[in-house]
Amino acid sequence: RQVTSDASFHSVSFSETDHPKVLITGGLGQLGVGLAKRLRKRFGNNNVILSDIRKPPSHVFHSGPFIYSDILDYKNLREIVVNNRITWLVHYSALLSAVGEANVSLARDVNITGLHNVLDIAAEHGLRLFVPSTIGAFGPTSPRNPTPDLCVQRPRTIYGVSKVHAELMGEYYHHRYGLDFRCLRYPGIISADSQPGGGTTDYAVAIFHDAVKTGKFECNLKPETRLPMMYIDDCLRATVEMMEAPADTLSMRTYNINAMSFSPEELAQEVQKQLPDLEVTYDIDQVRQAIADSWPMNFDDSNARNDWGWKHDYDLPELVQTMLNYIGSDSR
Ligand code: AKB
Repeated sequence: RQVTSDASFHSVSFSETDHPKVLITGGLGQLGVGLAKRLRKRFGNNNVILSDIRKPPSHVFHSGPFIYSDILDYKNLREIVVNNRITWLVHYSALLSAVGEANVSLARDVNITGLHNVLDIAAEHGLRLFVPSTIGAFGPTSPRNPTPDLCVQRPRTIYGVSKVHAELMGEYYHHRYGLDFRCLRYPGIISADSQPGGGTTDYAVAIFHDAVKTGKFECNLKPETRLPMMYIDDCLRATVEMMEAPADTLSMRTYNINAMSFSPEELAQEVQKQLPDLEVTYDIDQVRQAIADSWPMNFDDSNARNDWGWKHDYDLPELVQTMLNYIGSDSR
C-alpha cells in the first residue's frame, strides 16, 4: 500500500502481475469500442468496462461489460471505480472542437468539470489515468510546422483550452500527489467502423464513406489545409503502449504522437487512385476552417519515438487502401 504525499489521497497500487481492471469513459465515441476490444484481448473480457451516458448498440452491449456512467456525477463515478476495483481509467468523454464552439458551456462542463472529477477519483483510488489531448491544444501562436511537445499553447477553442487545462492539471497531480497520469496528443483520427462526432478533422473520415456510397464528396475545409492525421489502429496501439510503458521510460507525461500529414486535395488524389470517378467539391465551413488554420500542420513526435519506442504503421497509401477495403466490403 502506497500513501501519497497528501493525506487526502490514498493510493492503493495494484500488483503489476495482476491484470489491470479498466474503465473507459465516453466509451461510445469514435475510439472507445476499438480500445475496449484491444484491451479485452489482452486482459480478458471482464476486465475492461465500457461506459457512457448513451444506450449502447446491441453488438457493443453483447461484446463485454457496459455500464452507465456520468462523469459529471462524482458519486456515480466513484461508486463504479470502487465496486469494480478499477485500476486503470481511460477518460474519453469530451466534446470535440467544432461541436464545442457550438456549445461552449456544455463543453466547459464536460471537458473541464468532468476532468476534475476524474482526476480526484483517480488520485484518491491510485488509478493509472489516461486522458487524450490533441493537436487542438495548440493555437495560432504555436510553431505549426513542425509543432514540438513543448512550445507556446494558446488555443482559441474551448476544446483546446480544456485540453491544455487537462494536460497541466494531470501533470500537476502527478507531481503533487504521485498520480500516474498519462496523456497523448492525438492528431485527427481516421476510422472506418466508428464515426467521429463534431471535430474539425471529420472530413477525412467522411470522404471515404461518401466516395464509396455516392462517388461525390463536398469538403468543408479548403483544399490546401494541411493537418496531422493517424489511422485508428495506430492510435489505439499507441494508447496501449503508452499505458504499459514503464514509468522510468517516460521523460514527460504528455507526448505528441503522429503518423502523417495531408491536405484534403492530397487525400482526394490518393482516393482517386482507387476510385478515379470521385468528384470533390469545396464548401468551406468558416468555423472549422478558422480552427484548422490555427492548428499544427506537422507534428513532431520524436520524444514519443525516442522514449517509449512509438512507431506508426500506416502512411497515406496504406490508410486509403485499408479504409476503402473496409467500407467497400461493408457496403456490398
Ligand atoms: C477534432 O477535430 O476536434 C478532433 C481532434 C483533432 O482533436 N478530431
